[in-house]
Amino acid sequence: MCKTSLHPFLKALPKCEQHLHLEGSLSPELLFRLAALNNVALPTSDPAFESPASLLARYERFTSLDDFLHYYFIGNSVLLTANDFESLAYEYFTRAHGDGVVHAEVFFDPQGHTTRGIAYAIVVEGFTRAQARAEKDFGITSKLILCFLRHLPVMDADNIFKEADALGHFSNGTVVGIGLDSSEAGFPPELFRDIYATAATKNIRRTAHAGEEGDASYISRSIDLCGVQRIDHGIRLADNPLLMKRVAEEKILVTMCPISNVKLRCVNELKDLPIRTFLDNGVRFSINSDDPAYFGGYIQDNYCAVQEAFGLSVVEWGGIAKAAIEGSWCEDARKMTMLKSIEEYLTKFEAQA
Ligand code: ES4
Ligand code: ZN
Repeated sequence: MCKTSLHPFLKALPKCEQHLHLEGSLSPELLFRLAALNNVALPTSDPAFESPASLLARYERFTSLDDFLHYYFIGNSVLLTANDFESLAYEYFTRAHGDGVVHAEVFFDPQGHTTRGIAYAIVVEGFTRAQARAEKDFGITSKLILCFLRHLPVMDADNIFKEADALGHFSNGTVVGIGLDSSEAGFPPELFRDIYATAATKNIRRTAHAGEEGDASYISRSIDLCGVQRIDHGIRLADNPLLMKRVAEEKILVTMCPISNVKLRCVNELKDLPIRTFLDNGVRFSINSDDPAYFGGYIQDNYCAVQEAFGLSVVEWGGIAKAAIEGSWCEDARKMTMLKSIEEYLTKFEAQA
């Protein structure tokens, strides 16, 4: 909750979330519960794993993306069955609904599970069950985006891509697109260019984490060499004005995660993010939570933090909300419905103001 005058407006604003790692919504409580249920031993050498409270305290002190990823991959180890994946995703959707999310395009990391002997199909079964329940219970629509872990061999990513494709997951809509995540520096996007080229020929949507810890060239290389249609994080875009102009002109959506960037020390404070620069230069972006259980902020917290740092206007928030919908990877009819509800919400709010 923020203390700005726009808090009530931001709270009830219908939201789209486009940068959320389902594995990043594993709370310490659920982590410990599943570890007990599944007889998974947590590291005894790290005092952070003494209790959910001590783990949460450790999450307050991430020093970098890699420091976070160390805990994130240990978190994965408690997820074994389709039911576990369903619980994880359903908890996220429940929380997101409480924050006014009406549509979510969520990442998952198959290799974080297949490398532990959990079948790709088990992971997707759990997630799709949660998606169906969330749509029925809350009216939330959602899409899955399959991410490749860039620190693992390209061959592993290629195998997962082929498996998902062979199961018909791209053609039947179970998975809407592909992404690239994990350690950025030293793992440039073009390592995966062949997979991205194949995905383009099959009309599979494409995004990549770029310009989070890596420099602006990771963004241009994602666009030029991998043909991405979105950029995840993209905070280094402001370092290259020509590239920024191009991203604005081509309406490439940047999925920003403000609290994440502060927690992983990509910036010192929220005010250092190029949000004002993006608005002034017509760069389309959405505001998202990334790994909310690890960074201590769900989507509403991120909206509030941005408002406290930048004091945006209702018109600017309306523009952000509409850009997020227009940059979504859902059906046109769903986009129209969401755009209409934003228009109605803005009109109602202006009438009250
Ligand atoms: C991630 Cl914040 C972030 N960056 C890169 N990869 C990730 N996987 C999960 N969260
Ligand atoms: Zn991310």
